Amino acid sequence: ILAAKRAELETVRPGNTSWQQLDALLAELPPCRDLWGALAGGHKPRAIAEFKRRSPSEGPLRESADPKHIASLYVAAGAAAISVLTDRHFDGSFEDLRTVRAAVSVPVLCKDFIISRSQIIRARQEGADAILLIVAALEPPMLRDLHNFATDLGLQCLVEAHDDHEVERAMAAGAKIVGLNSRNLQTFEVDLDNIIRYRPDVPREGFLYVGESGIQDRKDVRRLRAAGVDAILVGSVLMRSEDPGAKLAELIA
Ligand code: IGP
Repeated sequence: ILAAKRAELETVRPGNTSWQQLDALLAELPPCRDLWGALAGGHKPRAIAEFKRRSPSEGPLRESADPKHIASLYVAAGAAAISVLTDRHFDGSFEDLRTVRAAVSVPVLCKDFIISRSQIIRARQEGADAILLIVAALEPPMLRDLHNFATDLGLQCLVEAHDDHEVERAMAAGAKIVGLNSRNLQTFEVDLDNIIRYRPDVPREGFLYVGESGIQDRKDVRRLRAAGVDAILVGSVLMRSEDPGAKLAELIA
């Protein structure tokens, strides 16, 4: 997917945007909603509910789903934030992101494989309040640069790690919201114990720890809650459910 992303960017790469141009652009855009605030408050763990039509690991989930409808169900069920896949390998789009942003008042996370500043500008323009940065996809200086750049544009970052080394790299890059993805991106294998295993690596004060991927039921959520996980990121089980809102409500009850 990263190789495809690089090739895609080669064909559309805009010239360098100056800070002057960026300031003009930012002046036109509404301020970003506060992901940190949404995840820090309320009953723990708070949920980031994901809109995902399909995934490379699981195939079709809900291909012709209406993002406005699903996002509204999520929020009614108590979602603290919504994640929207925009990458085409997931049949995602910025149109889905815009639709969700307009339909709800909670923060919206742009879920993509971000490897360049131009993608961050695009995400901000399209209405993202926050973006995902994947430690495994970025060399440390680049991770730091993109984290700073996004922050300068008003975006908050969920920085995704898979193990203790990557958690370390996330925090060294300035991450305050650290995600632990239980899905191995090479083998697609899911191990929720990894979320629990690396919880102690992120301080409880001044940071938020998000458990990502493979969450199926209330029992999973209870275990993560007991381990001190601040928020969960959950997608497939909701998108596959007959009633995504009811399923989310059940998970976080
Ligand atoms: C959601 P799940 O297993 O509930 O659908 O997982 C989310 O964690 C997953 O979509 C995800 C992801 C990613 C997708 C986590 N990190 C990076 C694409 C890229």
